[in-house]
Amino acid sequence: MTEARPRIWVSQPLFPDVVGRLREYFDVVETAQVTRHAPAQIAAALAACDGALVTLNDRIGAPEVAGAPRLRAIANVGVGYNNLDIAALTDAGILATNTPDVLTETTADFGFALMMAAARRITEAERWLRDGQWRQWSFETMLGMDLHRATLGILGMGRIGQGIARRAAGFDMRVLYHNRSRLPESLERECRAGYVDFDTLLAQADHLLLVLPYSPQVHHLIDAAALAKMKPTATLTNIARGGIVDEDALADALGSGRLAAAGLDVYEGEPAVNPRLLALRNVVLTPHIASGSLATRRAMVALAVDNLTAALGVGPDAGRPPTPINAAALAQAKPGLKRGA
Ligand code: 8YV
Repeated sequence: MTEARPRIWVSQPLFPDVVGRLREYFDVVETAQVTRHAPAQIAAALAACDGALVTLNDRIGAPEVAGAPRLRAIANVGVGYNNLDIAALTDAGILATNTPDVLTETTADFGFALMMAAARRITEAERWLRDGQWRQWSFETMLGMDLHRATLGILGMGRIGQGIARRAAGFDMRVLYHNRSRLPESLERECRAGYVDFDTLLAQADHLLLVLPYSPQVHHLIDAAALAKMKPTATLTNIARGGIVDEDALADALGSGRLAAAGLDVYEGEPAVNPRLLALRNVVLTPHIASGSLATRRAMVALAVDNLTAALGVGPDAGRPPTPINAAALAQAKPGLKRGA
């Protein structure tokens, strides 16, 4: 009798040819359509699995893994992993992995593009043109804010923040940043970025970009009080996580002219978007696509596949997943796969 192959659950449709690589070692249960899985559905799917490939829409914590005794690894397709309760997974001996690095440059490109679109009112201008309003054109139509030689404020100076700072050099921008920890001097020089405290960043930025990871500590960090410290001519761009910004306070600031414009790729209740934001003309809204170039999204899935394969003890990196989040979980022996199973 042949031993049953380990089973993998893939929570969303993700490049079948890339995900298909898992079939060399595993039985793979794919999800044919984009699905908002309810917690009970996730728990049911994980119950009989050894590993899972999931995305930021799949929230997984203690209740979802409680009935999954074989589950050893969850590969998140994304660098951010606030959809996973890492402490609960570690307690359960489940390794979690993410997809850093492969998306850095693509996401930095997009952050810059979104900031430019907000500052130069690109989507608003297009709507105006499509509405047939060009005849009303005047010398003061769609006046925006300059980027070149302006002060760029970056909140969160990880890999993506640094990528944005490097791009800013081409626009001759002055770059300020705030981060949990200050970068080494050599990296600050390379990024041509100066460290400032949070309030100084708010007060001096002509364009403020949010690129920090989400945690409960930064929930609504950008609230009415923070927005009140910004220049009324400033723009705010968020490519991190929606929960960092108090969206009602932002809508107030944009509506009252307290802030010039905003660019948002992420939302607190996504896929729902605060209706007050939808009603404003001076905010560019995109549907969480910052890492969405074809090559990068494929690379993210490929890295997640590599992580899962390695975490389950097979393939060229068996036992050494490239980008673990909670490596401590690896040490916890769970009955399961043999190397080469
Ligand atoms: C998403 C992201 O993961 O990597 C992240 O943290 O927010 C994005 O790249 C992506 O949209 C796929 O879920």
